[in-house]
Amino acid sequence: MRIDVLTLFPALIDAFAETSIVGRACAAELVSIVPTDIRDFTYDNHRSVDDKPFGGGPGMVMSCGPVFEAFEHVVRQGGDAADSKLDPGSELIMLTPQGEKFDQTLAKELSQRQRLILLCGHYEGFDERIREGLSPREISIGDYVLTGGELAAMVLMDAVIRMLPGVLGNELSADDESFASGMLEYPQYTRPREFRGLSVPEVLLSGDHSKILEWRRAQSLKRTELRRPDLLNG
Ligand code: 6GU
Repeated sequence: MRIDVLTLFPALIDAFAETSIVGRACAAELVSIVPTDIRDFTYDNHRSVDDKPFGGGPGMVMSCGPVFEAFEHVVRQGGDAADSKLDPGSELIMLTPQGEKFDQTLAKELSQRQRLILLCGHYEGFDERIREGLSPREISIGDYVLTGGELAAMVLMDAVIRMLPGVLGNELSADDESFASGMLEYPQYTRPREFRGLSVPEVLLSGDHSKILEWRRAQSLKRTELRRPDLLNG
């Protein structure tokens, strides 16, 4: 998979692409993360990427020119058709609090793509003609406002990349965890058996695998009912 990130802060994306499990996935060429600096597509002395909103009001709005040019640049560079139309396996995603809510199901869907192009905004928002002209899919990571789309892009990439074949050491661990099953994960323990008077549930030490499975299912259900009953509806 190739992920292009159109951003004003490419250094943030570089750090993400070099670190931890995502860093390993990049080094192993399971995914390629390519930041592109939107500011490279400005032609005025100040390299402006934003301007005052028509009609007045607070804040600044991200301008069309640099965003369209940065997009067209990465489309050509990534091998999609030269007319700036994306191939069927590619998708342009705008990170914005106005978008559809990101979740595990959406992460799974995006993990099937050949290529993602992520557009990160800053300031009060995008000139609406970016939506009209580029028809991005709009995605939000939750109901709160961030100063920019980069953190949201990194959240999305992390959730998508860890699902790619070969990224997690243990292929099973992505299926076993919270949300994959529609329930929260059961409690986990590791050595020592006894820590400051706190002990590990006896059943986990029993070696009886069907009993352990049963216990874990019951714990998952109990925890989900208690903390996230909304996940059990349906
Ligand atoms: Cl995608 N962007 C920004 N700026 N804020 C957000 C968000 C995205 N998702 C939730 N809050």
